[in-house]
Amino acid sequence: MMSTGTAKKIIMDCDPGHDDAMALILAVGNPAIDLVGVTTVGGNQSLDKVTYNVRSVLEMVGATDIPVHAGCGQPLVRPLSVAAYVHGETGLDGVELPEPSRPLEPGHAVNWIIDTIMKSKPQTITLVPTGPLTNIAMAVRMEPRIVERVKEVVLMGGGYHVGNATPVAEFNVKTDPEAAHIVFEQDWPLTMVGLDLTHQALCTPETQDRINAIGTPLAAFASGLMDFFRKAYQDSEDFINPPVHDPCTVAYLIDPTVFTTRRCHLDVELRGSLTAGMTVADLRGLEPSSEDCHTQVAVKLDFDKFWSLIVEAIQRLG
Ligand SMILES: [Ca+2]
Repeated sequence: MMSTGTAKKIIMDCDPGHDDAMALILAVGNPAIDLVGVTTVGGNQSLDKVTYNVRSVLEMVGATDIPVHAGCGQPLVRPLSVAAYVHGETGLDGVELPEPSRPLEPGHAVNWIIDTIMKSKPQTITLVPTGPLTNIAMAVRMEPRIVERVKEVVLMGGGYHVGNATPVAEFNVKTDPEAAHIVFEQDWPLTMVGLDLTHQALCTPETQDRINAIGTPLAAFASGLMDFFRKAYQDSEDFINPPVHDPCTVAYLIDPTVFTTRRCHLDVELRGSLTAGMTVADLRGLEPSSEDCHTQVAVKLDFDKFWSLIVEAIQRLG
């Protein structure tokens, strides 16, 4: 998709994953976003599988000019435990994945993230992590100057009232809590799009009818992803319709009115025997100012606005 000069430049760091795939489709299919590159991290599935999936989804949407770099295959400290129960053995079960026509870019994702940010004008690159935060934490440790150069971080992860990997911890943060701790404590503007928000982004049958009505191979692909995702959520969690987490980040960057936010201090539990990986949001008292607090959480989704952005992106990609 040709983007305009005013489009927001984003780097997606992801682990597709059915909802990561929808986030990629939205990022490529909306002219307000300039997807400068995609990096991958072990999470929903192994690094080699999720990297293949990114290249395959970009092939599906005709965006083979967007560079893809593979990153860390393991969390900083803990072993990787993939989410095959939600995303299947491939990480994108339920659809036929087109063979990527172009080889993977050489060079590690973390180096590429650092180089891209340091080469770009300050405050022009937004980081959009939708997997465990391993690559972003590594990039911060290797080149701390990226923190003041990044425009903002809008990540899918955590939750201030609910978990999914454990009663209180969300999968991305639970997978690499030490990395999340590093990312949360940096002094960059950070929006946590957690489960509290993404559990409102349900792909209802009516929503899926809108996607099916587009009638293109891409619409059928997206719908196939949603069919598998619905079944997985019905089988493994108490959901009738699947929550489509990751594209909420991109939707917010296209239109900040797609959800409301609440500014609050955020931390990650690293030691709790029952609560490791829990994001702890201090929602007590008055909302702090942006001078006092650089982090905020997503609160209330505009459901119609969100799904219209997805439907329009699929339409636009033809
Ligand atoms: Ca993800």
